[in-house]
Parts: sequence; C-alpha cells; structure tokens
Amino acid sequence: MSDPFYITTAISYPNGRPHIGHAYEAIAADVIARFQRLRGREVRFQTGTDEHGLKMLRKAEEQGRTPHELADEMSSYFKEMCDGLNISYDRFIRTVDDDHHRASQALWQAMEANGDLYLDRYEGWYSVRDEAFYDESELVDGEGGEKTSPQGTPVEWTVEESWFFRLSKYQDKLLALFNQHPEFLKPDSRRNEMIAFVSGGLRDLSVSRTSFDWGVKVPGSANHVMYVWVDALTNYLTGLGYPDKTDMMAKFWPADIHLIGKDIVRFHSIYWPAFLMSAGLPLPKQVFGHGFLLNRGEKESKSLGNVTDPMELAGKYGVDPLRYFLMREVAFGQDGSYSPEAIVTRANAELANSFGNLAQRTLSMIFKNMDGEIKRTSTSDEADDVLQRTVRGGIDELVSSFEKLSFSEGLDAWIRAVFACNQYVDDQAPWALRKTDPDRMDAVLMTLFRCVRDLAIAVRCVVPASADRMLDQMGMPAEARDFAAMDDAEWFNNLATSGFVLGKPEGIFPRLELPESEP
Ligand code: ME8
Repeated sequence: MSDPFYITTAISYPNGRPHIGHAYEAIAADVIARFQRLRGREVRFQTGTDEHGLKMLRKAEEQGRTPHELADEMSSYFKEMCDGLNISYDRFIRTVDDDHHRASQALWQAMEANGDLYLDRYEGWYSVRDEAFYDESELVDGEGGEKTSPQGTPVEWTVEESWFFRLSKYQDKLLALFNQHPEFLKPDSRRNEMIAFVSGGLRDLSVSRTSFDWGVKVPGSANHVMYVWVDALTNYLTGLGYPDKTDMMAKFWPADIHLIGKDIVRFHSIYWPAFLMSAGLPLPKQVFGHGFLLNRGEKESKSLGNVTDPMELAGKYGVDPLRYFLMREVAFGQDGSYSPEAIVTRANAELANSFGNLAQRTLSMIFKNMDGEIKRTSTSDEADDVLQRTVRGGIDELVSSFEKLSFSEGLDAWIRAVFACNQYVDDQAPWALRKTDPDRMDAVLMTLFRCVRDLAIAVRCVVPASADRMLDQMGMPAEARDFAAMDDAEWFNNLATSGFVLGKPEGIFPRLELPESEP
C-alpha cells in the first residue's frame, strides 16, 4: 500500500471524564481515517491524553492524590470511550509515556540549538483552565468585575524564572504561511482570526515553569518543567518515533490533518508551526478547527447540570446512530446542537426508515422470492441504468464532500441516493412481478442488490459496524469493501458464481424510541 495519510485528534485533558465534545472529535477523526482507508490509503491515526500541566496537578490536589494516579484513572475512561465508539486509532498516546518525554526533550534541544530559547523572568497572566498565557490587553471584564481571559476563565498573576521561545522571530514566516498556504488552516474564518492575531504582533512565549514539577523536565535545567503545550504538541511526533529517523517518520510526517476544536487553534496554527520551523521539521499540511457541540444550544457545564456522558448516549441510542447523527446533523466546522429527540428523529428517518428499510425490503425479497440466489440477469430497462447512475453519482458526491470534510453535505448526497432506490422499489413493485414477469423481478432485485452494496460500502466509514453486518449478510468478502472494490466490474459475477446463498436477513437499524424519562 502507498499514499500514506496521518491524522491526529487533540489529546484530551484527563482531569475529568470524557464529554460529548471529546466523543465528537474522536468520531469525526475516525470517519476521516476510515474514509481514507476506503480510498486505499495507508492511514495512521493517533489520539490520546494530555496529562501534564497545572490543571491536572490542581485537580489531583483537590482529590488528595498524585497527578499520575488521576491521569491513570481518567485516561482509561478516554481509551474506553474510543474503544466503545469504534474509533480505529493506531496509537493511544499518553504524555506520561517514556518515549514522549524523550521526544519532547529532543524537540526542545533542536529549538535550543537553533538559538530560539533563552532564560528570563515571566511576569504576567496565566489561565490554568486554558493552560495559556495572556497579555493584559487580551483580558476582559468578568461578571463580578474581575479580569478574565477572553474565554471567560479565571487568570492569575504569575511571576517566575522561565525559558522563553523566540516566537516574535516567526511573525513574518507565519503570515507567509497563512497567505501562501490557505489550506494550512481551515475553515477560513479561523484563518482570518489568526492572521489578525499575528499581525497584531507576537511576543516571545514563556515555555517552562519552575513553581511545580509535574511535567517533562527541561534538558539541562533541572528545576524547570516544560510549559504543558510544548510537550502536548510534540505528541504528534512522538507517535512516529521522533527523534529517531524511523520509517514511520519518513512515511507519515508531515501530518495530513491535525483535527482540533476551535478553542485551541492558536496553539496549533501559531505555536506549533513556529516550534517546527525552529526545529527544522516540515509543517503539517492542515490544521482543521471544528466547531463546538452544544446541548440543546447550550454549552455543557457542571453548574447547569447538563453534562452528558457520551457512552450513555451511545448505550441508549447505539454507537452507529450516534456517529451518523453527529456527522449528518452538524455542518462540520460550525457549532452544532444535539438532543436525544434530534438523534432519534434523524436516525429513524434516515437509517431505520430509509436505508435500513431499503436493505431489508431488498434482501427479504431476494431471500423469499429468489431462494436467496444471486443471479446474473440481463437488464434492458432504462430505469435500472438510471438508478445505478444516480447511486454512483450520489456516492461520487459523498467522496468529493468527505475529501473537503463536508460530512453533512456528503451524507445528504448519500441519503438522496437511498431515497432514489426506495422510489425505484415503489415504481417497479417487484412483488407484483413475481407472477407476471419473474425475469423482470430478478433484474429489479439484482439492480437493488448492487445499489445496496455500494451504498453500504460508501457509508462504512460513518457506521462501520452496521455497514459490515449488512455486507456480511450480503456475502461480501472483507477485502471487497472499499471504493476500489466498488469499481471492480467483476464482483457481481464472482458473487453470483461463488455459490453464496443469502440467508434470512436481519434488520440492521432498529427504530429508536425516546426513553420514558426524556422530555
Ligand atoms: O484542549 N464540542 O484538551 P481538552 C466540540 N489538552 N469539541 C470540544 C468541545 C465541545 N463542546 N469541548 C472541547 C485540550 N472540545 C488540550 C489539547 S492537543 C496537543 C492538546 C475539543 O480535553 C477541544 O477543542 O480541553 C479539543 O480539540 C478537544 O476537545 C480536547 O479538549
């Protein structure tokens, strides 16, 4: 296999349990990873947890335990969430991993060798919640009249000896990057914000702390630990074996996409490329800042009591319906809202009543009326060709939309192809042909069989377990489930002559109901 593709998610702070935003990002990244595999690319996919920094330390102190203990427990819930949501990661990285400390120190030394680090004193504002330094000019007035970060998080005055990174040196290079490579930061609205920020002038960045020791040790400065974002960003290299010149580094660096949320675009599109330029490493091809997911239009928070456990949602409504909903409902890049009603409505309308029903009708008729036999039929009817062209057209649109990460648009094209198939079933009424024209009935059902297979392959990256159960029933070999297999003109004849007989089909997408307790 060739044409490597490397995708990463942000690594989450395991200072609490995963929330729906974490699930959303993991699912979107997984859809991209699976989509690229369906396209025949060799994919590496990394996710994990970001375990250093003051935020973790303070949370652990609150609970009377060590940050390592807190990280061990909480990180396991993030991994469980990924496994439960069928996230096909290749590495789940933890920043306490030994190889990560080594990679972070190597990156540090490369920046130091380039003359970009110097020792000084930091005096300024710090937000522990954001793990970010802010200029006085960026602060806003909070509800109680106190100064807060632009995100509304508390800030504290911090004075300590610190290593600094010469970020100011990279201002022009970063502007050139944004201007010459508009694809580097998407969506465009985020790029405009960053151009404005950089144009306003960049100050050198404090990159180490001396007031606590929960972090990666600064090489040669025993009382300093790295600023958590320096080590966190390095995780993308650690997973490829950096600093060693590994095959993985050669194959997968630079990354194709760092998928992150809109609140951490600054770290990924300003700090990270500057660190990489300093260390002489190529820059990622794209940083994509997705929107936030809101609970019935509101931000989830402990005080509002509306924090949702994503695994509870997956347990109630099913992993694949949840994955489908999130990719279908929200225009990727923008904020979106979810509620149990919206999940149930969307999954029932499109998965149960449309695609599930199409597959169930098609396969049951083949099972009952053709004894499950897959037959080579000759078709002379224009309607069959029209349908197959419509389905291929819909799938092509899904592919071009997914390449741009326009998932909702791609699934819209896909569901329109499903609707066209259901319309064809109604128009052709194969059940009525059984007595009058059985050859025609066979041709209609075989046309549908082909379309259902193609639609199932196309949506496999979104609803992998369900699509695979459907393709299992249809006798599709595991290796014949990607876009290349879809283009293989011989697949149908091979299946028809393989002796495969369709068994009694089982419904794939049950109709969902809202639990009694939901409003
Ligand atoms: O930021 N909707 O970790 P994190 C969608 N450790 N996405 C959301 C969201 C929401 N409601 N809330 C958060 C961190 N996210 C750092 C990252 S990467 C080197 C270090 C997204 O646990 C958020 O934007 O606060 C981020 O991409 C990811 O979840 C992890 O957030």
